[in-house]
Amino acid sequence: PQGLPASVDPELQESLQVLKHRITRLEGVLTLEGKLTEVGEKILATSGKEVNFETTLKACEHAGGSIATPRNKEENDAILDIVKQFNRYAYLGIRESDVPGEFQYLDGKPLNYTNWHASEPNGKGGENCVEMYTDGGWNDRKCNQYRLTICEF
Ligand code: 291
Ligand code: CA
Repeated sequence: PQGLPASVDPELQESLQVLKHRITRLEGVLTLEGKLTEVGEKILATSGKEVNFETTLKACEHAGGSIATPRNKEENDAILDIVKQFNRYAYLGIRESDVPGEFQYLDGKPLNYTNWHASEPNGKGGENCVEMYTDGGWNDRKCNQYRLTICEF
């Protein structure tokens, strides 16, 4: 029932070519609009909408992805590209842990890359979420602000 490999079926081969070409063009259109960025194996995308942290989580999950989470400088720069295009801060997939002042990924694992803005995190009054500024620096911030939705896939 598995059938023969695609390589022996010229018609399937042709269909794949057409699909790949189509996808490449769609990626081009979305990239031009600043809505999509590829970084390594990740695809970053924005809805262009500003919502609070919980709504960002839900929107990304609904789309089959998760909130953008920079794991290294390259990914931070890619998220920053979108933040700059829209000139809006964005929440990241990082939250304060049960230990005040300690931040972690949403799965509870410790951060292995950080890009805190000068004198952040300063944890002034329940700043449990993290936003990216338009210079790429991170600020701990309350989770109820309206921030640009950026998801990763
Ligand atoms: C200051 C810094 C940040 C802090 C932020 C919020 C603003 O940045 O102290 O670390 O997260 O204020 O407290 O929230 C309100 N309600 O003003 C502001 C930007 C320059
Ligand atoms: Ca702060």
